[in-house]
Amino acid sequence: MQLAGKKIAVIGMGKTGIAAAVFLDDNGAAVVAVDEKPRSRWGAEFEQIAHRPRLVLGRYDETALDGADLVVPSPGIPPRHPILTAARQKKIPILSEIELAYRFIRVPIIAVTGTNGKTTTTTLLGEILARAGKKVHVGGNIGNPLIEYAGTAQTDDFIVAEISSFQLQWAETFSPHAAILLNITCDHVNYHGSFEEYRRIKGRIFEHQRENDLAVLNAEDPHQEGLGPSLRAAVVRFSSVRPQSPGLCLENGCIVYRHPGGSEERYPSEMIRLPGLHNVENVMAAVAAARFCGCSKESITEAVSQFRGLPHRIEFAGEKRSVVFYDDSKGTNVDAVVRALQTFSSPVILLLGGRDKDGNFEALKPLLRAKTKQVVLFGEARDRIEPQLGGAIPIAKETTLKEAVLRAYRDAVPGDIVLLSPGCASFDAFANYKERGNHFKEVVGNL
Ligand code: UMA
Repeated sequence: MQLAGKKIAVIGMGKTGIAAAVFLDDNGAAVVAVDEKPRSRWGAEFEQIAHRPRLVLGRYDETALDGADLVVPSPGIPPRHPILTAARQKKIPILSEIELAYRFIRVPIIAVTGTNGKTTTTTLLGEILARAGKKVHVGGNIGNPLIEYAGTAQTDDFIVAEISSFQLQWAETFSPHAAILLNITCDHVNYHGSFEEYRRIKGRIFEHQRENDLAVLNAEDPHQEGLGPSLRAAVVRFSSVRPQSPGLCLENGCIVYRHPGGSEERYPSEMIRLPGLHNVENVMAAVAAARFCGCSKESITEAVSQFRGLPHRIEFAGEKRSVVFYDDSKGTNVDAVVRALQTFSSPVILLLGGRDKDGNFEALKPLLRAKTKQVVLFGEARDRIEPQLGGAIPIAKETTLKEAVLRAYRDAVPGDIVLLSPGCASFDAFANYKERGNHFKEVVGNL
């Protein structure tokens, strides 16, 4: 792909936009950089490129597209944003950052997508590959854009990339050597416009794979049904519920991987230190991809045994008066709340709320009756969630997360669990889910 001499509009100056602008400028393109925020609030990294002669700051409107040969939007720019609508009308090609990166990356990519579990599976897979002696780069939606890698010496054996639906939105030829689709449940509907569209975009991860590639699918996910036969890659399915042959399943306390030729290998499920059946599924998917990349059974077992999980994902956050607190701030959709609740057998006081993503909280009702003694709603979404839960269990309502924690602690008795699994985005009160989780832990620490 020829970049020198091209005029390219980069929309959004966060991590992705800045990394894309650096790469494009380094490769001789004339970059027009725009963002809805004033220049003073762009990422600090922008200083590195602010004074490059070919780079200009554009206005945050369609004038940024004047004379543009290409538009590279940041993942957070919704597809129906007026600038992107204008680009489509002017027939200017739009490429996501991962697509741009893919065109310059020569290292095989192992891509992990799904509504929940992406970061855990990506991180674990990176650790397995490293344990097996492979040189591996871990990146993507996990925090360091792939385009940064495209500009490096590229000496690794594999890239393990967490890939979001936002990044797949403008992907055209992106084709990972192995791709995992963990699960698809309702999320990001306000971004994609509908659940059907979200599902379609997720499926794009397999679209350009070839015969010698691998597609890892969840056999229990109804939204992945019918996907297998249309794929060119070899398909491996995993299930935590039913036997799979070939494929991966859970049998008598073991993960069993049955290969198409009839051979099988077993991994004791005690090697998994993370709570919940959903983490068994994440491990199964990682095992499938790791074996495909040539990792030994021993290195997989060792890496999984040593993996303690990531912060803000059903993370122990403290204990006071025998009330135990868990931080699942990363649980930003209804399905994540379901997974978190399913891991507990003691009575739960659930903290739910934040910025609404049009989640269907009514679907939680049966599980709330079974697992929770109270829900404390907080944040911007509290008034929308309340009628959806009507009658299921006692509900308390507070304005802030801190007030919700104090309320839960006041109402809890020894043996209870207070779980922050908000089912909503954090942006009503925090910069991101990490800040929200850290604030939760701080409030718990100060009780
Ligand atoms: N902006 C606009 N107009 C808009 C929206 C945003 O100008 O309509 C500007 C903002 O002012 C800001 C910049 O765009 O300056 C932010 O861009 P961005 O939201 O795309 O964020 P980045 O900093 O580029 O981070 C992105 C991912 N963010 C999103 O997808 C929202 C990060 O994933 C990812 O780690 C990073 O690229 C590197 O690849 C975060 C995320 O929340 C963790 N992802 C979602 C998720 O996991 O559910 C998909």
